[in-house]
Amino acid sequence: MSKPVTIVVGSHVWVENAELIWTDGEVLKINGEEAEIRTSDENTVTAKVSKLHPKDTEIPAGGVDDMTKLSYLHEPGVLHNLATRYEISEIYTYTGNILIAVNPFQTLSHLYDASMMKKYSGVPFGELSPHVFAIADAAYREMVNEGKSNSILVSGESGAGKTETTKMLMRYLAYLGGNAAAEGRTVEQQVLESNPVLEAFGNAKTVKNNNSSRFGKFVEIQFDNRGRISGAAIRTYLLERSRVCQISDFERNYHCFYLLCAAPEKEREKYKLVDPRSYHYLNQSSCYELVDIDDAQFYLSTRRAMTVIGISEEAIFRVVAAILHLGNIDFANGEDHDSSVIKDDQSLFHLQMAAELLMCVTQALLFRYLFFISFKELRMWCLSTYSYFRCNPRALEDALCKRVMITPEEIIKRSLDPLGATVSRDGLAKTIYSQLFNWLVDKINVSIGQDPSSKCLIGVLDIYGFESFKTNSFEQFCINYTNEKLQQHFNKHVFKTEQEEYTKEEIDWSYIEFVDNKDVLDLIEQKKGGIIALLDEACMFPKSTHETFSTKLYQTFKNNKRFIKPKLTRSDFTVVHYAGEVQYQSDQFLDKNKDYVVPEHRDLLSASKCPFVEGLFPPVSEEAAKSSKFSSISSRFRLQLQQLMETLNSTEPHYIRCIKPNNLLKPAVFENVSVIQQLRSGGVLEAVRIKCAGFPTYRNFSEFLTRFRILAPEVLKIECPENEACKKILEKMGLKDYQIGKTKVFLRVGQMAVLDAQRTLMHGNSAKVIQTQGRTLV
Ligand code: AD9
Ligand code: MG
Repeated sequence: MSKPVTIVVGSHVWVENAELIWTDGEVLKINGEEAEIRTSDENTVTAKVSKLHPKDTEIPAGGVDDMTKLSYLHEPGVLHNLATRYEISEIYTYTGNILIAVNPFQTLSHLYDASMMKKYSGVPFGELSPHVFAIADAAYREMVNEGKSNSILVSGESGAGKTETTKMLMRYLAYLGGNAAAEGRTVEQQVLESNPVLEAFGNAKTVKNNNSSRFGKFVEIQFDNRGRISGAAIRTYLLERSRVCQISDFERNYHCFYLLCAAPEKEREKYKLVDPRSYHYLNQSSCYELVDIDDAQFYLSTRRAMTVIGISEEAIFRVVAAILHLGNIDFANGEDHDSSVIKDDQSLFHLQMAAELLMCVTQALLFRYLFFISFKELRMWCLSTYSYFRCNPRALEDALCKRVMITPEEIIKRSLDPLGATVSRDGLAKTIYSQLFNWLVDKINVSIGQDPSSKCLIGVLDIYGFESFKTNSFEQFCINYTNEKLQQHFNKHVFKTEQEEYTKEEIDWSYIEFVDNKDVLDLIEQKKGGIIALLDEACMFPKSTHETFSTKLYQTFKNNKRFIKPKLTRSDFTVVHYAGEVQYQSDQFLDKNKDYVVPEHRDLLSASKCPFVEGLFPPVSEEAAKSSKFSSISSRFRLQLQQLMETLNSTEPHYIRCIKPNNLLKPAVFENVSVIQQLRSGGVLEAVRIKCAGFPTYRNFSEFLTRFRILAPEVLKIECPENEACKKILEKMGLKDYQIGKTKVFLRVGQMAVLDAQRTLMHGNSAKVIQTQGRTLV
């Protein structure tokens, strides 16, 4: 497949560099396989000729707005072009019809104001500078003109700008399809205003992003046949549950906890809330405030946004407050060592508060009280507060510290030790929070309303990018699985677009092949014997441990080239993802995969006197309880992804790849190492690879002739059509395998380099030409 690449003395090249990844320079000497290069930072280095990449010397100072305009489509070329543009605050660049967006980490309001919206509206794609509005406009026009649903997939690592980009897209779509004349709140206003509510409950400060979305989101905007927004639906994916109870330093829990602690005093008093530093779920990290955000204001704006979208339930904040109180309940050893009791008065207070806010009662307990308490106790009981009558801290305490075991003979109440009770407490907090979040999403969907008669939609996907950390657990596994799915979709799309370009130009593309990532997907999701299936199987066997699960993986996949058993570990496993290898620690996989509400918790909450809390936990029938004893998060997620892919497959996709230029979250800093990794994992280089499998470089005839007429002046002396002239030049240079389309010359990888090297020689350089065995340029 690969063609010879020609590097000559005098060639401008990119050479590998440990710090910058790539440095540019000029070839001074060539000695066999070795070249001596003078770099632009005034060093002389030697490198293997085969490791050099030719540099395009003809790109304008500010870079090119579309990577496909680069003469050499390779890693250093792509990286350099992005860096050059970023330097002059050009944050958007196309690669064909994919938009690359580099986070500016500064407000560029002129880029998104009303005049910009007007400017982009209705203008054919590619005519104006690259922009998110151009992508949204293309999606909208395609939908209106061709009656076809479209989708915009925004991806990138944490902090790369996905959510901000999504907001711009939504604003622009609301501008194009808005119902300006409508009375009251329009659908688009409701969609836009649902965002701050979702962010208050689903976003948190992390070390990577001060406003990190801890869930994936697909917003489906429905349009009527006049192109007006007529409904919308929001689907969310995998909220990070563990954050509710566990946070690392420099991070925060979900925003809603802090903003509630900063609510007006009257409200806080209602929930008996004080400073966030007092709560275990918040004080595991020393970070409480957000730069430039006032939580008190944040509270008011969130409440306003909730009212706008029709959420008036005060009970939401009661539940949020109850979770904070719940986290402060500590346990001590009970009379015997295997049992636990509430540790002290402080904990007792929080138990009381949590029970009161959640309005926990137990009929059985009331009954017992009435029959067995002494008169004195009865009097005490009657004198206690009204709220005490409504709630029962004992019911909550029991649900936290005891488990009921039903055997055919009897019902046994077993006590948990303090550690078990703490795990139970955290489990309850996570369950309540995730149910609350799901409820909010449902409520938003009901408020906005769906349009069942809508035939066309534009879906916007804002979902977590590929993750690879020092330790990777079940969450990373699911996230990377998502990215494999999206990558497969992306590859197919890029391949298809390339083919369309070739078809348009009537050139032969039948021999273009590319390897996709189906094998990794099979490894993960195959119904019979994939990793998820084996995980579910392990979860159903009471005796399984993470070690038995890993052993099973090692046995099953010992010959799978996408699976590695890492040395020196007994339970880790490595998956060779399209974006690189990721080593997963399996120790919490089984627990995290079990989607299971402890029956005692469900019973407690579904008996709540608060209709809102009760509604969060509809009681399950005995039959259902038995059958749903094990429900798997990963299998449910696989199903959700499958549905998402079905939706996406029925739409015309558009891609936006967000890039985080530095980890300092600062403007004007472009770190090559980090960007290159994102280009790889975000699929941008994969798109380049697919392009390289075909004809990565194309030039229209006149451009080609201007650049290369020097190679065959005699040819051009004779009158002939442009396509003939181009062909003659290529033939003279001994190139084969190129294609002449209707308006363009299509070149294979490396052919541009051959032509450029010849041009360098023709410019009077008598250096020797080294033919090296070329390589695929990425
Ligand atoms: V995460 O996976 O949810 O953690 P995102 O969504 O990719 O992440 P986000 O959109 O939240 O990142 O952007 C992070 C921060 O970058 C924002 O809070 C802004 O401060 C900043 N940002 C991102 N895009 C833009 C932009 N187009 N203009 C200005 C931006 N600032
Ligand atoms: Mg986000």
